[in-house]
Amino acid sequence: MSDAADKLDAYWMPFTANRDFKKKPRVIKGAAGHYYTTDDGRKLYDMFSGLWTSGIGHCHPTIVAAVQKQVAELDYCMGFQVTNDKALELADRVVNMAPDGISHCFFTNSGSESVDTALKIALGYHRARGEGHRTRLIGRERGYHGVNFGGMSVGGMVPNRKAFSANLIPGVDHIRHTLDLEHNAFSRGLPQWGAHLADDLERLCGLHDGSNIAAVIVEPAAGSTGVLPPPVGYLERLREICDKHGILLIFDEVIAAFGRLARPFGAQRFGVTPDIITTAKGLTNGVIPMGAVLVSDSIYDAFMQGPENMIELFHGYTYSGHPVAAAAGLATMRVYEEEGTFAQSAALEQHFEDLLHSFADHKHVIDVRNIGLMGAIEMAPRNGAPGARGGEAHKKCFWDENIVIRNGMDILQFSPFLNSKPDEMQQSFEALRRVLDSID
Ligand code: PXG
Ligand code: PLP
Repeated sequence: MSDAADKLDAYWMPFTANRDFKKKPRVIKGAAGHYYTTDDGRKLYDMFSGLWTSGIGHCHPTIVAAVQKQVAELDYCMGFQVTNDKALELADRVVNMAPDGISHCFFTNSGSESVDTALKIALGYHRARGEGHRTRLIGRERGYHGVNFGGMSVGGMVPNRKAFSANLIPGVDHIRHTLDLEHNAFSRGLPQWGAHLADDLERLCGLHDGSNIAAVIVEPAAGSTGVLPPPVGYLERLREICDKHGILLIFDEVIAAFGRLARPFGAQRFGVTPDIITTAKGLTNGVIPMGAVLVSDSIYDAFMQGPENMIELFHGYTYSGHPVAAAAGLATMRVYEEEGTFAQSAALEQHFEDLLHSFADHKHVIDVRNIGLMGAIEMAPRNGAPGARGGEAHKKCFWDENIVIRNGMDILQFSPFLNSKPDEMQQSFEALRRVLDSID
């Protein structure tokens, strides 16, 4: 065992089976481009681009240089009452990529913080306009909106909520999710079936009266739960119902933004503009933690009332707009533009879809789903041991085939680099097939 693995005891790992992991730790020491290096000196191909984070590859030289320069020039300054040049520049750059009408940016340090910030902005907006009775928040089953109390409450991942059930924030409801294997299994891209599921929001408007609902939050294409692309017409329908009842629509684009759907934002891919967009991950290519919440003019303007010497939103993080994170973000945006990352991403979609769907007739597989460069292969659970097949696949990929995949229970997830090489993508799926063939 390596030195690092020897020291594992102190470390309580996030979202990990700690005891199982510590029996045979998987420790990564380095990365370059599309590959990791392990502590035992092996090179692994990363099929998940970090954790949906690192679309342009690891240790991109442009970002590395920008971070090194910034940390020596301005390491930190307060973000309250003063600011730094890089945060200003990044906010401007990001809103210029956003859909028309979305033109203000609030910085956070993660997706979870972006979500909780967005929920607070939605509540504050209604209150500022004299509609303080709009307090209800609506999420969706199987939604993932991070792990803070707000995001966990509007989220719909049962294991994430289970232990905290009595302490979830009050006044939250959920609409149904859109996966139904009987009707939309093995769809390529957006399922044709399921737009009507958006009408579940009408049901909740009937139950609570729409005038009491502040906001609806959904991932435009759900990621973490195992990639659920929106049915054709579904997001348009949600937008219509929100408009009818004066409800804000929040797109949680922590995964979708910055090229995963071949556009700056998923909103642009789907042609549906929300009122608020939450981001993180691809904002800095995962290099420094950072998130951003983008809001419409009308939301920002609603806050900019009252005495000018007063704080309009009592909210912010010590590290909001951190200069080193912002420098990483600016370098990332520069690479997206200079290398044509979103066009690269678009060009890979068909190849990725074909590779994924070549598993459709595999003995374990019960569904394959994809949109843009997000993909999932769902396996049937082994009798009496849900999650075992997925866990075994992950470990065998790591140890036997030198590839990194992610599994959520028996759903294997794929987040290829936005600048993947088609032959490497192909070889990695060939390796995956050997693994799936070898497990019961
Ligand atoms: N919203 C969405 C849509 C996300 O995907 C978050 C919020 C929370 O972001 P932070 O930065 O606080 O983790 C996420 C994060 C997976 C997986 O296996 C995905 C995420 C996190 C953990 C696992 O797909 N996404
Ligand atoms: N807890 C204490 C005692 C603090 O002083 C602060 C910030 O000043 C926080 C929590 C919140 O930390 P952050 O702003 O990094 O989210």
